[in-house]
Order: sequence, then C-alpha cells, then structure tokens
Amino acid sequence: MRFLLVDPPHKIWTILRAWTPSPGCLQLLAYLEREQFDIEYMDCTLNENPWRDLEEKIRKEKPDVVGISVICTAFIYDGMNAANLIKAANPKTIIIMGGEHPSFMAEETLRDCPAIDYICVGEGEVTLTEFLRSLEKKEDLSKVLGLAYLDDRGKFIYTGDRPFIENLDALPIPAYHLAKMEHPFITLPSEGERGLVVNFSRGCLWDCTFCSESAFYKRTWRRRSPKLIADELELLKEKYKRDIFYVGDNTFNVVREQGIGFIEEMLKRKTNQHFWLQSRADLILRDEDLLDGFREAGVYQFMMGLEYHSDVVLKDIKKRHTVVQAIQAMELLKKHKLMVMATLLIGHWNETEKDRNDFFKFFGKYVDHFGLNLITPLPGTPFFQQMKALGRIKDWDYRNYDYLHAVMSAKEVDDLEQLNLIYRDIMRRYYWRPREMLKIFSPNPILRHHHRYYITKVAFNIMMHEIFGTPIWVQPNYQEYKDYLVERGEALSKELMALAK
Ligand code: B12
Ligand code: SF4
Repeated sequence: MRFLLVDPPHKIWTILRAWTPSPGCLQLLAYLEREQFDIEYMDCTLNENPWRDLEEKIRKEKPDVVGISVICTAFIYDGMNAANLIKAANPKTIIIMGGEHPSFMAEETLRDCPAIDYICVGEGEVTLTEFLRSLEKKEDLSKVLGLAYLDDRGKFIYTGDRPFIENLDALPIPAYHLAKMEHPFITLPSEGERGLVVNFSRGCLWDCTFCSESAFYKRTWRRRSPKLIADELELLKEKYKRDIFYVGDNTFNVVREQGIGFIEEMLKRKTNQHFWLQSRADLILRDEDLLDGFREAGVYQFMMGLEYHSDVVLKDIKKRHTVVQAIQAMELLKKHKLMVMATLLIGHWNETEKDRNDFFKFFGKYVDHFGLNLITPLPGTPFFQQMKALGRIKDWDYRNYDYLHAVMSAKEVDDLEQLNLIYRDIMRRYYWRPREMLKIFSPNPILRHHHRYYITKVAFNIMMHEIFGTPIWVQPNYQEYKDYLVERGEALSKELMALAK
C-alpha cells in the first residue's frame, strides 16, 4: 500500500515570505515510517509548478492512498482542489484529509467536495495507521475511531472520538529527512535560512473563545519531555544547520517543570540555539524567576496573546488575564532583556475609534513585535457559534479566515472593506513611527534584522505599491487552481475540463 502525504498548493506565509514544513505532517510521516508503511511526502508549496507537478505525480506513480493536510481554515479550498485534481488524475486513489478545519467541519467538507473519501477527525498518527492497515486488510473501516465519511446512501458517518495519544514522548522525531530542508522558502522571516518552526506540545488548558487550538485538543495539554526536545534540536543543528526557532507550541510553559527542564537541557548541551517561545501573561509572571534562565538558554523573545487593552473585552473572550497582568508581563520581559511580541485582536463588536487609538497607544508603548490580527470566527470555536447565532458573520469565503481579513462587521463599522482599511492603517501607523524605524539600528541583532527585513521588504513594497502602483510581491510559484485548469486549455482531460467549468 503506497501512501502519499500532500501539503496542497497554497500561498506561503503571505506578507512575510517564509514557509516551513508542517510539523504535523512531519510527525505523521515519522510515525508511519516507524510502522513500516511505504510513504512519500509532497509539500506542493515548494514546487515550481505545484498543480502540474501534483497531477503528474499522481498519474505516474499512482499512490493507493493520498492524505491531504489542511491545518488552516484559510487553506480548505486549496485542499479540496487538490482532492479534485488527484481524483481526476487517478479515480482509484483513496483520499483522506486531516487537520483542524476538516475535523471541525467534517460533514460540510465531505459534502462540498465528493472527491474526499474520508476525513481524519482530530490527532492523526494512530487513526491514519489504523486506517491504512484496515484498508490493506480490507477490514471494516467503521471500526476505526476518528474517521468521518459519507456512506453509500450519502449518510454522514462519524466513527467516534479517537482518544489523544497519552505520551508524546512515544512519538518519533519528525521526519525532517523527508522534507526539502534546503529549499529557499524554508526560512523564518527575519531570521533567514537558519530559522525553522518546530512543535513540542499539543493543546492548551485555557479556553479563549476564539481559539481553535484549545477547541481541537479539547482543552488538554501534553508535552514532549525536555530531553527529547533537546535531542531534536541537536539533530536540527548538526544535520540541517538550524539554530533559530519559532516554537509553535501554543503555551510553552503550562507547567513550570517544562521551562525548568528546557533551560537545564539547553544549558547542558550548549548548542547555542535561539528560540522564540509562546506563552501567557500570567505564566510569565508566575515564572519570573526563570526568565534569566530562559534567556541564557537561548530564548530571545516571548510571544503572548495579549489581544486587547481592555478588561471588558478580555473577559468577553475569556482570555483569563487582566490588563494589569499584561503590563507587568511586558515590563518583566523587558527587565530580563527578552523581546516582547504581542498577538493582538482588533475588530471587536463594540469597538470605537477611540478604543482603537487607546489600543494603539497602549501596545505601541511596550511591544517589540506587533502581531496585529482581526478577530476571526474560526469554525470549531465557541466564538464561531456565538457570531453565527448573532448573524454577525458577513463573509463565508473561508480563504479570508486568516486573521488578516475582516469577515464580521462591528457595531460601528458595517462594511468589511472599511475594517480592512482600519487594520492596514493601524499597521502602517505602527511601522512608520520614528521609534520603529530606529529599530533598524538596534544593538539587538534579531530586532535589527526583523525591522530591516520588514521595512525594506514588506513595508517598502507596500509603500511603492500605494504611491507608484508597483506590484505587491507575488510568490513566484503560486498559481490559482482555476488558472492552472485554464492554462491547460486543450490538453485538459475531460474530467478536469468538467471541473474547470
Ligand atoms: C506551523 C504553523 C504554521 C506554518 C505553516 C506550516 C505548514 N506547512 O502548513 C506557518 C508559520 C507558515 C504558519 C502560517 C500561518 N498560520 Co499557522 N500554525 C502553525 C502552528 C504553529 C503549528 C501547526 C502544527 O504543526 N501543529 C502540531 C501538529 C501536531 O498538529 P496539526 O498540524 O494539527 O496536525 C495534526 C492533526 O491535525 C492531524 N492532521 C493534520 N494533517 C493531516 C493530514 C492527514 C491525511 C491526516 C490523516 C491527519 C492530519 O494529524 C496531525 C498530527 O496529529 C499552528 C499552531 C499550533 N500550535 O498547532 C498554527 C496554526 C495552524 N496557524 C494558524 C494560522 C491562522 C496561520 C496563518 C493564517 C497566520 C497568518 N495570519 O499569517 C498563516 C497562514 C500561512 C500563509 N500561507 O500565509 C492557525 C490556524 C487556525 C485555523 N483553524 O485556521 C493555527 C492553529 C494557530 C492559531 N491558533 O491561530 N503556520
Ligand atoms: S491561551 Fe492561547 S492557546 Fe490557550 S486557549 Fe487562549 S488563545 Fe488558545
């Protein structure tokens, strides 16, 4: 049984022009490899002609089963298009899709895209293994937990929740050897080719209403032990020359032991690697005594979801920290010479212009990296249910569910385009402040690089576009699926032509 895992063609990290092999895909591959399946990986994002290459691969190699990974709601149509293309290229292929969005919206996804045969709901390693084994042995798939599909009569079947893997240490090191680690897109925005995204824990114990991660992992948290984390990091340094990491764990130090263990391991191994971790304001305060240790172990920045400057809003989204805690956490990080990155949410229902100005002043004062987002009702979250019930969702095109586009109106701003302009305006005001510009001369090399990168590549490109109409940077290998179909013209197979219409 030959299995191909596909990260479908889609845009890379749009504004920042970086990409990373999906840690989830690499973990799935390593697991299947250990189970001795015949596997292959295709991260289409890195192909010169992603749709054509995918189609050719399916036609030539005819894998028995193709898995498609869709980790962001914004990529769901890319995943569906890939499924359509694969099915048209070889109708015998069995297609299984996995990831957050299809897990939450399994029935909708299956009905919208009949080319998808199965959806893996939730964590993938064990479900996919059992699924492939059952296919091999022609066993009853309804016994495999965590699967969703439509039966012969079109009835939606869900086989039931798959329990989470108890011990993440039982998982092998992600299959980096199957990724194109040398590809020029595999970088971090300002940190360049030394950078990579890694992931060492799953879930989060909090329940912020807008958060799809907490919903996906049902408010649980599991971690890999610091020793295994350090083993993986050492491998990445030795074999792949990676020494700067964005650690994608939602909340790195849920328990103090994780931070303590990480610091001890990194100090012991002396690999001289650097990290940007994610945490919460209240945990930064709890772990104040560890902050110097984190820095000495190579951590240069903490990213916190501080979201907003008002306790009313924080309470409403169940953030479970206060504005005072946010200030204290930012001050503490600065005191311990750690950079502050804040992810922030604007576009709340009751928000006024004054609120936005206060917001700007509040965060402008403290943060080194400004992660501005528009609040988005991600399917699967309580916030999505709430907003849907209130009829506030105005845009149902999932491509826009990327935190960068408004999809809901606010009380005072009904027009989504207006909200998008407000978003861009705040970004522009933030980055063009003299104080921000001066960061390009900062003695801190990471801050200096980030700002040089952002200002010379991103902001400059946007400014030239706005003043002179020069084109905004376009990812050289990105192609809309429909353009691919049209480009194929006469040569298009009958099935593809039908799809193109
Ligand atoms: C790595 C990562 C990225 C990488 C992308 C890597 C890639 N190749 O896709 C980068 C840094 C580029 C990125 C960018 C973005 N990301 Co991102 N990212 C992550 C991150 C940190 C880790 C994902 C991960 O690997 N998790 C660990 C693994 C174990 O979980 P998993 O991926 O869900 O995979 C498991 C299951 O889902 C399942 N599974 C997954 N695929 C498949 C396939 C099959 C066949 C099967 C059977 C099972 C299966 O099995 C896996 C193993 O158990 C998550 C946050 C997080 N901690 O998860 C956010 C996250 C996925 N990103 C998110 C977002 C919003 C974005 C951006 C849109 C942000 C932005 N505004 O720019 C951009 C979009 C990219 C773009 N094109 O512009 C959101 C998605 C929310 C949503 N529901 O839509 C997340 C959840 C963060 C968050 N909480 O907001 N991201
Ligand atoms: S603290 Fe962060 S990861 Fe945890 S539920 Fe809230 S937003 Fe999600």
